[in-house]
Amino acid sequence: MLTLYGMADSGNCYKPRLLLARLNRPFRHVEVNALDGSTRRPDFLARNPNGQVPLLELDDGRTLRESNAILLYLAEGTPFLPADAFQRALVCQWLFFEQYSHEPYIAVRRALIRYPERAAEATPERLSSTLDRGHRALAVMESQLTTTRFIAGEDYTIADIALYPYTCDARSAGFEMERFPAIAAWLDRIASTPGHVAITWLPR
Ligand SMILES: N[C@@H](CCC(=O)N[C@@H](CS)C(=O)NCC(=O)O)C(=O)O
Repeated sequence: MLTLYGMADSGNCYKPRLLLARLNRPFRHVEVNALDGSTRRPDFLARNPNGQVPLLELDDGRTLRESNAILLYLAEGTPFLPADAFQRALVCQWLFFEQYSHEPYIAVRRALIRYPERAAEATPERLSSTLDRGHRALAVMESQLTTTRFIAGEDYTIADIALYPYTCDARSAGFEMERFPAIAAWLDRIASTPGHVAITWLPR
């Protein structure tokens, strides 16, 4: 049985949960609150010296961190990760984009606004720069999604799963989502896929 250490409210942790649900693969969820210091406790640091969730633990005890690396591992051999080298590289292109050009602005702005623990970091300069850079990332996605049904082409892949959680919640982080109609249609397309689960879903 796979174990996923994660925080229910985190988009990064939702990514592997969504993929595991889509794959109909059983797993155990262990809640680790990244806001109350739990990711800094010695027992957790022994599993992930980088002190972050999500963290996947295999039944042989090996661990894997970084949400998009976890997606790549779980998607191997499934339709969520193409076998063709170029198509696969396109998926990776969007996974790297998510981590460098999207998550640091959209997810971070969401966290600064959402969690009282982060309020001291929410300076006007930080809120302004994350808004600007986040809108830029959304414009890149909008441009792609006016030409393809999914972010890396015509098929739903882990690139969509990586970009879905924080894009889905971007309005609550102050982003002007009415500027991005193709993203809105893509969000609806993903949410209406059979087997889709919301961020609130946890395995029983
Ligand atoms: N690049 C990492 C980011 C993970 C991350 O930022 N996790 C947050 C929760 S969303 C966390 O554990 N924060 C606690 C900390 O950094 O101390 C990934 O994609 O998995």
